[in-house]
Amino acid sequence: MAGKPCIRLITIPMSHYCEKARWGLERLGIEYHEERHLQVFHYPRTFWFSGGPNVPVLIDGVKVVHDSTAILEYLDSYADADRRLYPLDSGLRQQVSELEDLFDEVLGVESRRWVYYHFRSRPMQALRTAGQGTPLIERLLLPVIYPLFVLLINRLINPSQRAVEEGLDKVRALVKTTDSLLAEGHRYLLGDQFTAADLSLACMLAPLVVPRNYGIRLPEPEQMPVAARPVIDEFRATATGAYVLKLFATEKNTV
Ligand SMILES: N[C@@H](CCC(=O)N[C@@H](CS)C(=O)NCC(=O)O)C(=O)O
Repeated sequence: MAGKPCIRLITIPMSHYCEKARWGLERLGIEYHEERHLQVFHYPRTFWFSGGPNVPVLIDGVKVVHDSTAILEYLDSYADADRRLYPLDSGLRQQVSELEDLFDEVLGVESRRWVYYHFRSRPMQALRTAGQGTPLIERLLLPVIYPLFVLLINRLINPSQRAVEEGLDKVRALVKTTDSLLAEGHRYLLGDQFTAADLSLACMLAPLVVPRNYGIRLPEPEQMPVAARPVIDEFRATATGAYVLKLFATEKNTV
């Protein structure tokens, strides 16, 4: 599959679920075309290809794969043994899948809620980050549909102060677990192999530690809203935060 130029990935470029799929593709050295859209404008494309609202969607000829985990699993079937993200050993694979689901469904949901909460009052800065590589027409039209966009985000993500605070507590508890796993002293979360669990942890925590080397340019911590900075400092100071920054620095683009 490597070198097939026809693979397309439909994304909302800032989405950490999309980062997960991009990282998987890049790790295998697969050439692909990323079709980037702003939130809401992605609907016609995702509904057309996958029948649902979510990105990422991968299109490989007539094959359509949606959901970041399903995409990594699909890509893994083409990976050489040393690049596999899912171990062949069934017990280990089970552990990888359980962690990956936890990161996607708890950490990813809460880190996204936190981002939307802090950028609600900064639509222009949010647009500069979220709009990278998206069609000009979408960036011009976003201010026009902004009220609809806010309504939708409130319904889908609920970025209320209370939900954000409760969410951060869930993330703190989860990070304690990953800190303990890392304290076992292996190179990666579950041993000597970089797996989908590491990749998912890195992407889902990314909004809270703002790494360099993300698939789009993220704001530097000092460009983040003042109220957001202590949380970034807090998570960067954990063993898990430092580990995620290291993965972005050393495991991306290492084909
Ligand atoms: N479990 C899915 C989650 C994907 C997801 O939530 N994508 C968001 C972007 S961060 C999305 O497409 N949201 C659009 C919507 O819900 O309307 C995955 O891993 O791919």
